[in-house]
Amino acid sequence: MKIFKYNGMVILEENGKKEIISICKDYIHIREYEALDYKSYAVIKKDKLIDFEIKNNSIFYLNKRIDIKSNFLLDIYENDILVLSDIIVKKDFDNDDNGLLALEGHKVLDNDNYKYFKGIKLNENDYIYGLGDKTGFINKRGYEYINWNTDDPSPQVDSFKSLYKSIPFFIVKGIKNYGIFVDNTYKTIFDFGKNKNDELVFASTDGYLNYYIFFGSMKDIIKSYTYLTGRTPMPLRWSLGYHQSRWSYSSKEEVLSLVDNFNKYNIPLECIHLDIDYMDEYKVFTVSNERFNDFKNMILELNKKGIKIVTIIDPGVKAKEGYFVYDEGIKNGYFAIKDNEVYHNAVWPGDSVFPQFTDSNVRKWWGDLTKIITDYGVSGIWNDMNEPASFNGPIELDVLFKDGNDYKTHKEIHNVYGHLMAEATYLGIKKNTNKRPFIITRACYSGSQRYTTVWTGDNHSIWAHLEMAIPQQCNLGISGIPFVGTDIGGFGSDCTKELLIRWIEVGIFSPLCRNHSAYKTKRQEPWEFDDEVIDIYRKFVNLRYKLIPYIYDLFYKHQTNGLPIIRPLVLEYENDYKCFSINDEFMLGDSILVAPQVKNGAFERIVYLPKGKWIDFNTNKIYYGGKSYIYETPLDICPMFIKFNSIIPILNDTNIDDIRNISFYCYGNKGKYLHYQDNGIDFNYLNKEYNLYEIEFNEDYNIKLKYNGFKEYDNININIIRGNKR
Ligand code: MIG
Repeated sequence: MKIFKYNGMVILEENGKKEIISICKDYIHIREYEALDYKSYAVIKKDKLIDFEIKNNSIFYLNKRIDIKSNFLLDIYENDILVLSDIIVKKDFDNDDNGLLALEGHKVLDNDNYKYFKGIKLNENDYIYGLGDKTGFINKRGYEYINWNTDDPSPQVDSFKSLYKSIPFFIVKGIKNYGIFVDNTYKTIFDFGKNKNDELVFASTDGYLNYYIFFGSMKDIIKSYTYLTGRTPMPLRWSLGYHQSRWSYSSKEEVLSLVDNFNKYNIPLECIHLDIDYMDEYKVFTVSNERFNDFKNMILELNKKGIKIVTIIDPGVKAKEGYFVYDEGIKNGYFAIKDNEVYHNAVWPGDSVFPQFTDSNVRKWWGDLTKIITDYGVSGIWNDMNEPASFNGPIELDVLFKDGNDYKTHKEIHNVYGHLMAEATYLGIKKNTNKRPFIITRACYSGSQRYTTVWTGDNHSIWAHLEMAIPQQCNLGISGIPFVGTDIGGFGSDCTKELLIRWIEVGIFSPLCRNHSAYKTKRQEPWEFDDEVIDIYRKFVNLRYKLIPYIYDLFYKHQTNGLPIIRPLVLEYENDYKCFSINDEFMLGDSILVAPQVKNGAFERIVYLPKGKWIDFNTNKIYYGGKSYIYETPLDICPMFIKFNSIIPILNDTNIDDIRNISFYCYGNKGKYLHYQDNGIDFNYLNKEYNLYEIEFNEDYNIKLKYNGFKEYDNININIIRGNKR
């Protein structure tokens, strides 16, 4: 193995093959030589190279040493402690024909040929987190997953290998942590120690070997990963309010009566989502005149009441001459092709064609089309079916998508199709409205957090999916996607009273707080059940509004730290082993611990509190952490604890368009907190139109305006809660 410096990087050479390592402060970037000019969809920053030294077969830099073995294998040490050790894997991902098993209906792996197996030796006590949106539990150790954006609406359980999103990034928490991002858009497979040799293995069906290894605490690793792939810009503040959806609210009358009911039952409502039936024949960028004869005025009236409308847009364009989107796309060659012809498959509108979001002209075209929607007064766009899903069998791997003068195969770009659609939508809305775009997507890739929020797709109204909502959202957050939510109440299947109550008790902590359900399932607006549901639902949606300033502050802090809003306990308590695989509790930011009831028929539960003191949000009683408690959970109670010595901004109002009064609740004996305020709508904050307040308390309290560029609050209240004995 030859090792030498080249343009500030390290080159390894053996048997005519070369790999390059870029050495940066917080990570290293490894790729095969051929990938040197690879243009990433995810990464938006250039590697900032730092100096290193090569001695014998080792690279030295900062506190690290990388020993180079043969076959391009590495051992990485930090302060002489082994961080990770590469191994040779001879793994065959079962490429045999599974015909009979499949015939009987079993889910079997496709007969893919994987290449470049990378193996890393796992230690007994390694935990693995991340990998974006997958089923199962917070700790992924022992499981195998596949990144291939997949729309499978059957109840998604632990054994599912793929869901709608592909985020090839994960963190291994061991003696020393490391994170790995495999920047490859082809179908990839990740074995997190399913094999009996405790090997972590990843492989891809095509493309380059191109990956990053990050070092440091879990928070450091997330910070570096989101530095490279980008962070979620400040959201529209109203988008943190309560959203109501259903497939479908399909007429003006239905929408207006929905609003009446929210008023009647006095439940705050921010936004209504219109599913596919608002369109004319499912043609994107059209509105059905029959169902919504006065769309613009209806929205104007709703907007006056503070209610916003979001509409769904699918990528599939109805193939019908005379339909302007189809005609324009055909004229300009904007649709995917196969064998030199425009490629057709079927989705909701029937016979459909698929925009080449890979091409910047197509993205611009699509972005401009969104003006039709925003000109109606619509406040956001919901991107569905962008895996892309298709009804007439999967889109073939050799379908071609233009990218400048080049063509890319579906095999290569499948996993970034949703990402690019989100990018097109984001840039379009931003240009047309000058506001922060609100976009929700089902499919995405690493880096999509720059453009869009995500929801977890078609869950079901089953208890297992309420339970799964916690690790699923936590792992998405660890994977760099902070703005997440699940369909509250569950999408498919029929919701029950108890399930809806327990789900809203979890859902109000999701950055994206939306109740949504499928066509023909039991309706899931709270008044579809009984008065008890309405009362509890109201209580929790009101609590959500109280927490909006705190959540908004977390988004502000995300701009620099890249951290998620909803966090697994392990992210805050990396040294408390009891937190390493908790699936039924989570943190909202660093100060609020939530331990919801997610079991059917259960009215008490065990709550583990990490070391330190906590104040029960419901009773103001003090709890000592480092141990578990049995906590009663009648239907209207969600256990929630505030970390002792922290400050939570609270809004005692449900008008979030313009917040004039704010309260700071100071829990414990002393604390410090940074609060952010801006108009919540546009990008003026980038021109310094915002305020920063520093709140401090101990015996007394003190509020300092640290930066002033925006209209201040009219009133600021302080409440000090020292906590009571249990
Ligand atoms: O094939 O638009 O995940 O939220 O309601 C179903 C109808 C298409 C799937 C989405 C769901 C949405 C539904 N869509």
